[in-house]
Amino acid sequence: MEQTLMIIKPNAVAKAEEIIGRVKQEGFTVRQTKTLSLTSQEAKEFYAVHRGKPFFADLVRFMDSGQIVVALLERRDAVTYLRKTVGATDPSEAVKGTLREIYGASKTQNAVHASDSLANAKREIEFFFNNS
Ligand code: 3AN
Repeated sequence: MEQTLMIIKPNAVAKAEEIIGRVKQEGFTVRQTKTLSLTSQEAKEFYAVHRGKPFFADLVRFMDSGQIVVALLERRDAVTYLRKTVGATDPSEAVKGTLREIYGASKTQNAVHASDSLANAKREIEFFFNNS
């Protein structure tokens, strides 16, 4: 079994139960969840690979603007499968029925984050659940 990390971003936290219900329906086991707020510093650290990109400031400002829900998910091919369930970065380009198509508002406020590789999943799981 593989693990991956999902973040329900501030604009979709009101729909967290619905989103978690959907990932369970897709065959994921929800190992842990946590509701928290990131400080600006933590948001910058989490998205450090995007530092210097034109959207970085907006992304950080959004991610520290309210509560988020992080979920440690497990499934066969979890990383790939969650990316497919989440859909494209831009909700207007996301396949119908994907989480970003349903809950996303814009490229920044795209409702959900999903780790994009096994190595990043490991790093991101440690970032939020440092004892697993
Ligand atoms: P994804 O989350 O689809 O893997 P990344 O890792 O390229 O996308 O980008 C991280 C986050 O940065 C995205 N989830 C999105 O919120 C934001 N982002 C990426 N590209 C843009 C962009 N061109 N304009 C605004 N925000 C962006």
